Amino acid sequence: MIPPRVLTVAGSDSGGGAGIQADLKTMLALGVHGMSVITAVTAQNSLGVQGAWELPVAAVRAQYRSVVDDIGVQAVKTGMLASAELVEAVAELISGTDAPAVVDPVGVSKHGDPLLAASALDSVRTRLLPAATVATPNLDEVVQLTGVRVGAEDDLRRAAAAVLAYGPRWVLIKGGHLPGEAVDLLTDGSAEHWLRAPRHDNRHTHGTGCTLASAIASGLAKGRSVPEAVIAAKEYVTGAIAAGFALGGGIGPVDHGWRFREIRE
Ligand code: PXL
Repeated sequence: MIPPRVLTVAGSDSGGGAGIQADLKTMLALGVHGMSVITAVTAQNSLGVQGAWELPVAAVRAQYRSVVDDIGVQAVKTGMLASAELVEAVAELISGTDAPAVVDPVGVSKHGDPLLAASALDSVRTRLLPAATVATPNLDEVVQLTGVRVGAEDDLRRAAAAVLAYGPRWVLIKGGHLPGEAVDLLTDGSAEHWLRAPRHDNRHTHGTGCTLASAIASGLAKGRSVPEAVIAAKEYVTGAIAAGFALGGGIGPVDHGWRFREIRE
């Protein structure tokens, strides 16, 4: 049996917790065949990002065509896109692909290092978001993209409407940075799903956003609806956060293999 195929278009995290590495581990854990188009390479560890180099647009296009034209994809996920040129090229590529696209509009890393040029924001708004089946901004990305500041749960609806105005079919606003319970809002402008999860007292959460978006793409590739895929993805990432572990001297990664723990013993 051939597994569903999922493509991530994102940056490499040499520390293995976020980016392409998180995406491929998530896809393995969720039973799909993961493939990658690398947009940028970061030199990164638990302390932060020490360097970042983007690939030429031609290299990104070539990787994408190689995968999609021969192997085919049932879902695509986008992450770090670095520059306006890459955002625009990737938006065009996913618009021409007949598969759902999960767009994680990555702005900065867990340590606050920039992963997207300020000059690319407008291309994210007007080219990338309209091509998304689901967009998954966190609260910082919502402010960057829409100017809406979410200070409490009551503001999540307004944030969702502001993102939906750019054209994604669904938006998942991740309220994880709000105090108290972790609450996210998934909506297409008519249906609303409020997703609540207990907050785990664990600072080792590097890679959370990449992992969630890749888990959603994996569910969509299996033929699940957007709400079904998002609910299952949230369950997976919540378990991965609970099992996150210390590495190096800073913030450790979530555990992508938390459901396989018995294999390690
Ligand atoms: O979580 C956003 C993200 C995306 N892509 C890469 C990253 C990070 C965060 O560190 O390193 C490559």
